Amino acid sequence: MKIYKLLSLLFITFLTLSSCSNSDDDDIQDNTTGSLQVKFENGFNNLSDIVLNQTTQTSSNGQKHQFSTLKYIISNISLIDENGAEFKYNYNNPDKGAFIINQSEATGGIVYINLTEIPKGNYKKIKLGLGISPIAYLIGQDGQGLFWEKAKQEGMAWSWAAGYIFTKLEGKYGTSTPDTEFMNHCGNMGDTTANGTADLYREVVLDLPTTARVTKEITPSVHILADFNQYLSGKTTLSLNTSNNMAMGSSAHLVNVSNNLINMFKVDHVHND
Ligand SMILES: [Cu+2]
Repeated sequence: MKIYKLLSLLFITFLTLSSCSNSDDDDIQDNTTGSLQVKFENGFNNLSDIVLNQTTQTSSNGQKHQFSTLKYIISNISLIDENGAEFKYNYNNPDKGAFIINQSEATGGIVYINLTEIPKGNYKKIKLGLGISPIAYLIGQDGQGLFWEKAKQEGMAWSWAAGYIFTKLEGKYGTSTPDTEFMNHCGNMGDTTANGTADLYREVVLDLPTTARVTKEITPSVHILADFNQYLSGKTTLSLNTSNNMAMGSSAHLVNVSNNLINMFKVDHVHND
């Protein structure tokens, strides 16, 4: 009888232990990470997708304009879940967390970026940085060698002392037809605090119209429309002229451009499949 009791005790212990380890397995599965895709669709909201050298818009000041180059850097992406918790994706780490959106690489009007190792969760908002934050820049060139090389190859960098080009817009403008060249390259002039220059890095928080449900099985896709009407017809209406049509750096005109462009993003919809 004693032996029987001992055996049953052992058996119960075994059951308890194994059920514990089962629930541990479940916890591990709950904590698995997934992926998330972000789609950038660059357009003029009344004209649909931008085709380089082709799509011509008229600004609110009446200037015809079109783009031959349209590129910008996105970094410091974060996702905010239903409880308000923020997951920062390779924050201030350009090698892993910065991306160049280049309209000449758009397929079907869309430029894709893929984020991996996202904690499983129900995300309600996405935060984006336009450009490279001063904090990331001040980490120095060695701390972002891969992205710095990539930015140089893509024409999104000046010398290290000057830094990155955050947004690069080139094309033609004019009154009746777009016939005059322009270049507006926005970016910080090195260490903005030390140099006493404007900081053009901007961030924006966008609501997701549908919750993005990241799981091991589901990779949601956040479809962003970037409305380039904001460039000349945004919060501050701008006209291109001989004083600003070849602007590079962080002049007052380019501060206005940066303030306009950060308002161009909107999440149109989310795919959960
Ligand atoms: Cu979509």
